[in-house]
Amino acid sequence: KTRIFSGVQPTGNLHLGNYLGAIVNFVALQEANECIYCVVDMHAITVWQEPAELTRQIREVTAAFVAAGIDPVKHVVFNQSQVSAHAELAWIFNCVARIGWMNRMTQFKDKAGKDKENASLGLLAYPSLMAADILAYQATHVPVGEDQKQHLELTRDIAQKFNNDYAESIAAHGFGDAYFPITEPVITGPATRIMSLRDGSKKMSKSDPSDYSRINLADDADAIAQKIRKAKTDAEPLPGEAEGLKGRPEADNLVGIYAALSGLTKDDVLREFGGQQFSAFKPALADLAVDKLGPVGGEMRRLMADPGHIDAILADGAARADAIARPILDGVKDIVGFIRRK
Ligand code: AQP
Repeated sequence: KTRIFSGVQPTGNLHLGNYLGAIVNFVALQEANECIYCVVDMHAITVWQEPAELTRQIREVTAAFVAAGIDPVKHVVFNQSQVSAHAELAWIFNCVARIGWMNRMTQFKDKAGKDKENASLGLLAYPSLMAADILAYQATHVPVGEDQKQHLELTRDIAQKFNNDYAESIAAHGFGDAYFPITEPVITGPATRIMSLRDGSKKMSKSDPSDYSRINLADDADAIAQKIRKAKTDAEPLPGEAEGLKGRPEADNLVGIYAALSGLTKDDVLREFGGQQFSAFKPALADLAVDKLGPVGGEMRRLMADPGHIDAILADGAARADAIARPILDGVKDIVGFIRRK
């Protein structure tokens, strides 16, 4: 049985990369699948979050999910900290995973920077909590952007090691020869890696200090247009086909964004704009971006005006998530040999 799980951190500045790399795919997958979409607030605090701002950002990600078209009645939308199975399973996975596995994660190296001794222990254990998020629901497929590939491989390693270490107990408890599925990453869709508007070699990121590096979902039409106008480019006109974008990361990124937003291929876009200057292409891209993102931002603002309604969506989703995860976690406790209240 297919079950989809994915999460987004409420760390502010939800941007076009999060939207095209993840949220658009969440919406597409909900047509034919059972989906669980989580606002991962426990992941967010692996780096410092100002408390009142964190609360606001949890609501903002929820609003973005709903504004983008996720149906919180048919599917499960909730924030991670309301379902204790995530934390409970993460502890068990902390004891399955190896420190060496965590030390190899590029996201940890990037975020911890030079002063690794001073990073939170949670930042190192981040992928173990992520494995728990996914496996608490025995999810089979996880839609994510390209940057999360390594963490998903680690989720597979943890599932595999748990299945191996506890093979005898898994069988003895009547669960057959494997308890956890080996989850498949779903890295597809129109744009799995959107780059910064200021530097074509860096991914668009919430934590980039320059707001001009990204288009935020909450940006109004003027801000979107201005950021695209100021986006870094080279001096050449656009090539006639996608092949000609090689070695031109900024041009490639802008054409890629146009293609993703319009549902065309890069070759299609260049059939229309090939030979033209960025001074002609950028206003067309700005119009398209405002056209596609404007309604999402507007709906987010409308939803954010009623925090009580958003909190009710999260509470309802959390109750349904808990009902799925609880028996799965009970099985894990039995397999590990814990005694639990029955
Ligand atoms: N630039 C991107 N292009 C495509 N997909 C992206 N994602 C993130 N950036 C891009 C995808 O968005 C989903 C949610 O991301 P997240 O909030 O859980 O974590 P992140 O990858 O750490 O996001 P950011 O924006 O890059 O934040 P910071 O600056 O804190 O690192 C994920 O599926 C991710 O792949």
